[in-house]
Amino acid sequence: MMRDDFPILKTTMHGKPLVFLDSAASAQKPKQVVDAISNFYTTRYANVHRGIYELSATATKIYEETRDVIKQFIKADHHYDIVFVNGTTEGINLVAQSLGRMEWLAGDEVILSEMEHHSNIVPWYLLKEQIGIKLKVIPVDDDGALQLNDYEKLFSSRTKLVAITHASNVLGTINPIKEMIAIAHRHHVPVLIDGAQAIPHMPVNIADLNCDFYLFSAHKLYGPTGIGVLCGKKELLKNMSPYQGGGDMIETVSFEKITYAHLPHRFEAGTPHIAGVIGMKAALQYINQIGMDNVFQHEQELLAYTLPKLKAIPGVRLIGNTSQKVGVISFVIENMHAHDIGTVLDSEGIAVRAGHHCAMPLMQRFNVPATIRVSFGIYNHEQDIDRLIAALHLAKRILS
Ligand code: ALA
Repeated sequence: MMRDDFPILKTTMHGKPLVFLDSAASAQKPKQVVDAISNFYTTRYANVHRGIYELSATATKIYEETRDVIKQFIKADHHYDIVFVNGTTEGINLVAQSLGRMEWLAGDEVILSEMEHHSNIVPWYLLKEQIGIKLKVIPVDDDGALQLNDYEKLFSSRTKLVAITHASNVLGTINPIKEMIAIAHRHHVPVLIDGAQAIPHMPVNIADLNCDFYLFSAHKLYGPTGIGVLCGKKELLKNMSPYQGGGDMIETVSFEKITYAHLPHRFEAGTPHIAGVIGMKAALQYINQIGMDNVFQHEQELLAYTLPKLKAIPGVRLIGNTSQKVGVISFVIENMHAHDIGTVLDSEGIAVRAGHHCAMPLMQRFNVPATIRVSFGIYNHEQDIDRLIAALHLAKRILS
């Protein structure tokens, strides 16, 4: 049984069996991933791109091969290259600084949405402070969908990029990004997709989407922390300046002139997170065995099981009611603070996230200070939801 691959699910919290419903923050790791990292450090560890000795050559081979495993996983064709970053956040900062700061001018514009995570707001806000770009924002409707009529109106001759999330980390909404990318391309504007919350829950086909940059983090996809992917179109990446300087990203160095390495190494300064890449490869192989179609189907069934039970609890207000959702549910309960509810759930051994979820503009949009967020992973089952619902009834009795 697949749950057996996750030893942490056999542990207890406050004397109760753990129910983990916070995979949107970070997913638990199967032992296959932990073993791959441990084996690498135990028997195969060396730096990459450095030594002529066998150990380093093998580490380099595994590290480099992972780019192809990733490309296959997200169906990125030969137009794309894979850059290792430390996570989605670093990838967005890389694009903002390499493309935006170097190429754009005061008054240039970036289109974002009201449902963005802070990691897809702050890097652009920094550019606003640094060079005076303008941020334009696609509004979210009452159900938690992007208002697409307003989207088209936001383009101008100064629009340089659309940067939007594939799926909301709060609402679960899956955005119609294929259509949105096509609209942006009609205006000759490239599109960056924050895929952090989509990639663990649904199949992603980069070539079909035709996006220009796609980003995700391994740790939400059952892999290690500290490693992620920037998948970008080569024609854009090749014209972008290095993001950080250091070893491994150069071709030649003198005090008079430096030439930079080819893609993707130009963007990977310093010794990379080699074990992270090995762990990500193991995670992708693990997920491939299950199949992303099956992951999506499983989480949709869990959503269908959970939503009516939640709605039946008096005072519950769901934040995000679209039909196209990944396995992420946010809600509030009348007259109860999200943190208090989260504390009662924790005492029952149930891990959820309570707070603003790094999406303060979205909290303002829905006029709530915080929500409870329940998010699914491949290991969740209906018994977890039954425990959650029982604990919510208990929280209502204790707190109201
Ligand atoms: N970005 C992660 C979340 O939404 C941490 O919880």
